[in-house]
Amino acid sequence: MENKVKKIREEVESFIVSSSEELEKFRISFLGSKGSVKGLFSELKNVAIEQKREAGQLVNGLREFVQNKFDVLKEELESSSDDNQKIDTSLPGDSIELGARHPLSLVRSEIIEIFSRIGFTVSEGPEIEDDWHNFSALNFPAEHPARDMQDTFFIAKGDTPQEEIALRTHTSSVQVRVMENEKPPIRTISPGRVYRNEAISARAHCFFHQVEGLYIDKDVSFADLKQTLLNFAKEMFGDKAEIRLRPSYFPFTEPSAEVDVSCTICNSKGCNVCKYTGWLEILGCGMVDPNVLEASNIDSKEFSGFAFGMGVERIAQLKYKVNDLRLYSENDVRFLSQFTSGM
Ligand code: 2NM
Repeated sequence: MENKVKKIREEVESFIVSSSEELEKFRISFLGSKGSVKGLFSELKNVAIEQKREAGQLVNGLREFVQNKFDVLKEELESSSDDNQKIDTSLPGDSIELGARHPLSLVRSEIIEIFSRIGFTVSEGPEIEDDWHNFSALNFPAEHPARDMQDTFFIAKGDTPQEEIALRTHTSSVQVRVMENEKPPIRTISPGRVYRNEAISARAHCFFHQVEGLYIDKDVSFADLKQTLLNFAKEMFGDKAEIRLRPSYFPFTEPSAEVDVSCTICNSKGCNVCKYTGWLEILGCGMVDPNVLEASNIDSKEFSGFAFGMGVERIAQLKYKVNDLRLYSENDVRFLSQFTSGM
C-alpha cells in the first residue's frame, strides 16, 4: 500500500497541464470514480485489521494531496488563459523610436569620406595645447591678436608665451604634430573641436568644429590646391557646384585665399542666404608658408604644400539650412530628430 501511494504521488507531481482537456484527464485518472485514488480506497478492505488505521490515513493524505494539486493546476490554467485574452496578437507592435546622428557628426563623416577617397588620412590631437603647436610653429607673430585673452581661452598664462597653455583655436595644431613626426609625402585631414573666446549668438559660439587639410610633397602647386577643393565642392554640394578663390591672409599660408562655392540654394540666381551674390563662403586655404615647414624641420627648398581649413557648422548650415549656430549644441529633440534617415 505504501509503495502504491508513493507511486501515485510521483505521477501527480510530474503531471503538467496546458489545457482544460488535460486538466479533465488529470481529474478522471486520479480523482474520478474509476481513478487511482478511488481504487486505493476500495483496496483498503483487503488490508489486515491491525494495519487498516495507518493505511486509511495514508490514502486520505493522498486524496488531499491530489485534490490540492488539482486546485493549483486549475488556478494556473485560468490565470494564464486570462493573460492570453489580454494580448491581441493581431495588433501592430509598439514602434521603437530610433535615435539620430547629430548633423555635425553626419557632415564630419561626409568630409572625411570625401578626402579619404583621394588618399588623405585622419589625424587627431589634444584640445589643450601649448603655445608652440597652436601659435609659434604656425608663424603667428608675438603680437598677433589671436594670442590675446580676448580671443583665446588660456588655461595657464606664463611670463613668456612659451609657457602658455590654451584651448586650441584651430586644428592646425594637430598638423604641426604630424609635420614634426612624419616625413613627406603627407596627406592628412584633422577634424576636431576648437575654442574661441566669443560671446554666444546665432552667428558665433565659444566652440565649433573644424576640418583642416594638409598636403606636403615635392612640387605641390596652387593648381593642386584648387583642383582638390573643386573636387571637394562637387562631392559635397553636387556636380554642378563651382568654386571661386578670393585673395586673403593667414599667418601660416602664403599666398592665402578664401573659397566660395556657387549658391546651391538658389543655383546662383541670388537669394537671401547668398546675399544676392550667388556665392557662399565655405573655407580658407593657401600654400603652407616656408616658415611653417621649417619650424617642423621640413626642408622648404625640397618640399612645398597646401593647407585648408573649414568649419563643420558652416558646411552643415548650408547643407541643412540651419540659421542659428546655437541649435547645434542645445540638444533640442525637435531639431535633432530631423536628421533621422528613413523615419
Ligand atoms: C585655414 C586656412 C588656411 C592651415 C594651415 C595649416 C598648417 F598646419 F599647415 F599650417 N593647417 N591648416 C590653414 C590654412 C587653415 O583655415 C581657415
